[in-house]
Amino acid sequence: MVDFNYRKTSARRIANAILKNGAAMLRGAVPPENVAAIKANIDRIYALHRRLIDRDAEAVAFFAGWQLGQIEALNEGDVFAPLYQAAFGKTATIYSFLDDPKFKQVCALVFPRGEYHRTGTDTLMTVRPPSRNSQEEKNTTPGIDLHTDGMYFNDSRFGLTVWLPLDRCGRDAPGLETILAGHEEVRRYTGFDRQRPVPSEPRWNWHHYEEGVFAEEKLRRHFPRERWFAPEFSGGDLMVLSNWALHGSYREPGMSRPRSAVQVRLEGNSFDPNKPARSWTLTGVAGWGTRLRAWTTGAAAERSTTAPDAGPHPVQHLPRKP
Ligand SMILES: O=C(O)CCC(=O)C(=O)O
Ligand SMILES: [Fe+2]
Repeated sequence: MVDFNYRKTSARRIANAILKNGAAMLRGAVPPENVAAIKANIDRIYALHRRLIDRDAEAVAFFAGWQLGQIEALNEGDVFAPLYQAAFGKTATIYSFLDDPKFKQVCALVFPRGEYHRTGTDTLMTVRPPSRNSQEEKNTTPGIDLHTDGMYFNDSRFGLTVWLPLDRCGRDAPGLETILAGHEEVRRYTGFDRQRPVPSEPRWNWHHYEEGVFAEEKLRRHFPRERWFAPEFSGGDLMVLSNWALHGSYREPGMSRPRSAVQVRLEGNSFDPNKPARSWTLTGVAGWGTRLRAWTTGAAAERSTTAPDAGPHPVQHLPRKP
């Protein structure tokens, strides 16, 4: 069971679903008015972005602190969320959900010693329906093929992604598809190995995984139909995924509307949920000394239980489906 009414479900059940299945669908987790405010913010960012070309004074002022790459990412519908948080504060963004008492309890159950932090790799993305792919609509992307967030970001720690769609989706607008499998099963299936030699041109963490394991045909052969989960989302429903969950944009030929979603990523101090960092660092993995030192000296950001705001982060683009 991974599909829950958020208010009526205990933190423990939600945490168990994440650990066992890699994901939990939380219905009604964010108040609809908050979703509407977040949606209005992204629409405003896009509108200002379109006005930038005419050197509109308000648009120029709005984007003054953004790097060129961050402004260009908006062409493809990617907004770097820390910047949007800076512009709109916490209430009218997804970040207020991180302070929700039940969600904090979920994190306390999943992360060793309840310690976690924001990774700063948040994104806000608009996926267009497949039927309109060829039109290359501004401020949208075709979506992302099946992947784990760990293979892009960090797979040396256990992490969570909160995925909140800002439009009704999953039926006539692109949703999110997840394969229900826990972190241990995904590590086995993908042949995960952090020691695999780094290629001359590394792309994120891809070399930690066996070649071809994220190909859809292979995944369909391996994981039976009943493990594929592509729910419909309405206002305020969200999905929490681990950084090991196999997932991607859910796109069907008949879909007709674009959909935006905002994501915030958290991570704990250890490779395994519920295991302190020490047991991961002492398993003989290269670099353990550094990690152990970081753990014992306790860099402030890594010890907080309230997911402090992330610091500056690199501009990272995820490859899109061609
Ligand atoms: O919003 C989507 O369709 C998928 C986004 C995603 O999985 C990601 O950015 O990691
Ligand atoms: Fe993802």
